[in-house]
Amino acid sequence: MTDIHDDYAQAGRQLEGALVAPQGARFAIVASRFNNFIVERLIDGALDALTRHGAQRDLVTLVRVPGSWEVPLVCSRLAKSGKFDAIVALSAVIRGGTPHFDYVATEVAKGVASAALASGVPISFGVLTTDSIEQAIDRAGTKSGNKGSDAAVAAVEMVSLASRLSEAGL
Ligand code: INI
Repeated sequence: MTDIHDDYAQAGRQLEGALVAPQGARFAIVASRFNNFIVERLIDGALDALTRHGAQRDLVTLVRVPGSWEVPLVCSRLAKSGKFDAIVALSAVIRGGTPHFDYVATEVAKGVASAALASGVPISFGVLTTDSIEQAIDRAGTKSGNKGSDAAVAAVEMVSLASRLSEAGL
C-alpha cells in the first residue's frame, strides 16, 4: 500500500501495484511469428523488462503462435490453466491494402480483453496496430520506445496489484 498523496486526500486509502515482481511470480509471453522481424524486438524488450523488474527468468514461459489471430486463444488457455500470474500478448498487425488489417486488429484486441476478463488473469496488450512498417519499427525498440517492454512492466504492476488487493481482502 502506498502513501496517500495530497491530491487524493479525500480517499481513505489508495492501492496500487509496485513495479517489482512478487517473489515466485509466473509470467507467460504469447508472441506471434507473423511480422517476426518486429515481434522478436518486442519479445527482447519484454524479457529484458521482466528481468529488470524482478521476475525470475526460469518462471517466464514463451509461447509462439502463427499470427495475431491466434494470440487470444492461447492467452485464454494459459490464463485458464491457473499456472500464470500474468500474461504478456505480443504481436504486430500492420495495415496493408485490404480490410484484413481491421478484422485481425479488432479481433486480437477483443479476444485478449475477453480472455483476461473471463479468467481474472491480467493479460497486457503489447500488440502493435500500425499503418506502416516504419511505425511498427518506431515502437519496437527505436524512436517510440518498445511496446513489448511497456506491456511487460504493466504485467508486473498488475501482479503486484493483485497481491496487494488480496492482502487488503479485495
Ligand atoms: N497476423 C499478424 O500478426 N499481423 C498481420 O499484420 C497480419 N496480416 O496483416 O495479415 C496477420 N495475419 C495472419 C493472421 O494473424 C493469422 O495467423 C492467419 O490468418 C491464420 O489464421
